Amino acid sequence: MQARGRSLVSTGVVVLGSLALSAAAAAQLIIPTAQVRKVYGQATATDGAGTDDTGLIEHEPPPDFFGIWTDPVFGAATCQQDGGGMNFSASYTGGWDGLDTISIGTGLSSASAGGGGPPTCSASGLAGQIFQMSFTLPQNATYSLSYLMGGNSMPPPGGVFYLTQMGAPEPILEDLAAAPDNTVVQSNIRGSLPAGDYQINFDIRTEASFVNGGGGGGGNGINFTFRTYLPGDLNCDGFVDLGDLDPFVLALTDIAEYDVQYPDCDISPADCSGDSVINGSDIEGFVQILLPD
Ligand SMILES: [Ca+2]
Ligand SMILES: [Ca+2]
Repeated sequence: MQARGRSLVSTGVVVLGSLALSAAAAAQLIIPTAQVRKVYGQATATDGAGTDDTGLIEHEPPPDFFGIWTDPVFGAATCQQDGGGMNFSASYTGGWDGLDTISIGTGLSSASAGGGGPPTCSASGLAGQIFQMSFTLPQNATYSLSYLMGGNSMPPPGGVFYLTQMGAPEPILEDLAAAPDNTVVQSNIRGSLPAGDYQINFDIRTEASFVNGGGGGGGNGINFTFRTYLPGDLNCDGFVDLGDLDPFVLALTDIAEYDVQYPDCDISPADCSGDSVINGSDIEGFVQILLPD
């Protein structure tokens, strides 16, 4: 009976250990603190019969909601005499996943003007998205970052992106999809960030206009993923333990094989020294994380 008792106690310890590990895995690596998220469009059309103007349409999520938010806006303005006019649409999907990732799944906006003709019709409009999220990293983290940003018929300066540490004089990362027609694509950017306060910012719009016939239009979009990891968490399960030893060795010795065996993870947490470089000098840091003094 004693043996059975010990077995039950051992089982209990294992169960409690599993619960503790589950709690650790749920830790938030990103804590959002403030945001400006907006989709918007504007259309104006005028002719000799007067003005038909939809004005500005803006949609924003509640200020304290940082989760995935999806919202479209549509609008149009029409010249009354000849039927020409302006259409716009903008849509937005993105936000914080509640754990370790900030993303914009699909952001697409377009503005187009056409039709019309004598006597006189002029129309103009724009559509776009603003994404600005401030957040705290409660502890040192590594990150992977990929994005596509661009479009056509964009007013100056074009699409703008930056990642900055609050209070720092220069952004950590910045990019520009220069007006009027440009697309930039970045994949697998990696680095390490110390615990602190940060902000991610995107601002992109497109516009179109015509006077008395003709027409034109444009569109733009953003596809963006920023994911954070605990340094040393090479199997990306949310905590660091002996299960990370083999993938850590693999990340240092055979990146291609690491990607095959851990397709949902990233090698960035192999940087255990915090210098945004992955090499042999990270072994000491990994041991230090695994077995702190
Ligand atoms: Ca792990
Ligand atoms: Ca390093």
